[in-house]
Amino acid sequence: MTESDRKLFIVSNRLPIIIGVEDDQWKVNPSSGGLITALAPLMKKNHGTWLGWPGCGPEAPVEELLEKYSREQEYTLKSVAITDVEVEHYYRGFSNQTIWPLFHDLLGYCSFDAENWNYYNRVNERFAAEVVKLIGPDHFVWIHDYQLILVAHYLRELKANLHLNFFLHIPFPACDLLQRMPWRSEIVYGLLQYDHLGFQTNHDRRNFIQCVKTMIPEASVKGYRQQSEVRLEGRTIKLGTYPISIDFHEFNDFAASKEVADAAWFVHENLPSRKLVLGVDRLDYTKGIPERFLAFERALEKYPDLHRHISLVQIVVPSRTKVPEYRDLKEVLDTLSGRINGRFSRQGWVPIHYMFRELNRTQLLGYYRACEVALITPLRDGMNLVAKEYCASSVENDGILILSEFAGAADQLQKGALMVNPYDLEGTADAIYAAFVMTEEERRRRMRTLRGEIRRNDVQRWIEWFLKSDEGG
Ligand code: GDG
Repeated sequence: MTESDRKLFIVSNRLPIIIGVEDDQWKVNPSSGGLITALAPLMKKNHGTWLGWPGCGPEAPVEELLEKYSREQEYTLKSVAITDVEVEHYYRGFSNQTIWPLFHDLLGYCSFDAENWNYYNRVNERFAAEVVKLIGPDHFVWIHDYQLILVAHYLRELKANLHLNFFLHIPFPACDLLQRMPWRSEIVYGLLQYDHLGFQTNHDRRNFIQCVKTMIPEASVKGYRQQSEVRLEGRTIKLGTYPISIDFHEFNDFAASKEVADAAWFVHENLPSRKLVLGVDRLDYTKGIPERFLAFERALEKYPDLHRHISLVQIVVPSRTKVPEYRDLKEVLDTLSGRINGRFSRQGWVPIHYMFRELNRTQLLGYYRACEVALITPLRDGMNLVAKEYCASSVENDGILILSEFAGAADQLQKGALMVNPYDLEGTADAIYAAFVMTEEERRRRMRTLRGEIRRNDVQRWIEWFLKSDEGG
């Protein structure tokens, strides 16, 4: 079956929509995000299906709303119901307080709670049961991300004879770290119930292979550069590296529009005569925002000629605010930005402009275009799409990307970016200064490299890579 014949059957924790009330009426709006933008044309073309949690409770007439929306979109959305208590344990608990921090190397944030694990199993089992109800023989089943690692295991229990694909959007940890999790073997064995596993980087894939070798000794592994194979219980599981990307042309073209140019002009008009350094992140302790504030403070200490001539614009999008660690992080950011601004601000100049809110797309691209530098310093990140979006929106071809070596995007972008270790405040402060004094010629040379890389390896290529690699096996 070729790529265009396949009916995609996508499974993810959340459906790519937001259900809400507008003018006293239930409304379904598409959620933003690269995955949906990239998949939508293919989903429409072959009338695919997307299964996931709609993100709301039983008060909304979900089935009716999804049916109507599906007719309009030409592909089908199907929902899995998750109760509040399940959201608490499966989603906030096991997914976001165990797997998320552990897979980002942040053991100190992990809780290992057996009740959460039980709920994680129960909800994954429910997803599997829904897949079985809806699946057809010509479907290409593609399950996404860390919330749904065990779906294949439950599909095998249901004796569903399906070819199963999985993509992990977050990093995969080193074996030493995963060993700390009481259910480590179930996780690794569960992943091996898929037929084809996709990772963001070779490093993640190698970490997984190391875990297989250590925890599942009866498995045998054959490695190739971008792909490997595991043999287990008479099955072959293909492992590949597929760095996710963005729709380069969509960002480039929208960034070049008058609407975005006006938004960018407005940003600089309000913050005149200085270079702007941009940070955009979901509120998350993996994104290294406090470290970024401290590195910026260090740059101001070390390089007084930056005073009055540079500001950090930090946008933090509210996220997972019901998880205590995320609320604590918000407090840390409030305090740090206040302290640093109190220390350095002078009349007409505030060093850190910190906004805790979500922007619309025009505003976001306005910031991407207006800011001379992007400072993207996650402690660990599966990929980091903001880094790629910033470059694709740099239509004047002269923005500067400072990027953490621990972002998955580092593999592809290190040739054009200034690379930093986010834990190294001195080094990051020096990179901020290097960006401040960089010549126009070097800025353009670096940004050309970055944009060329992202244009060549866009999200369409990511999908094709994944689908074709599966065909090849
Ligand atoms: C996970 C992995 C991996 C941000 N602020 C606003 C806004 N955004 C959009 C960006 C971007 C997305 O959110 C963030 O994507 P990232 O990749 O940077 O990070 P995660 O959300 O953690 O995503 C990550 C990704 O999955 C894909 O595999 O790269 O490593 O952690 O698209 O544009 N969008 C709008 N307003 C904002 O204020 N509209």
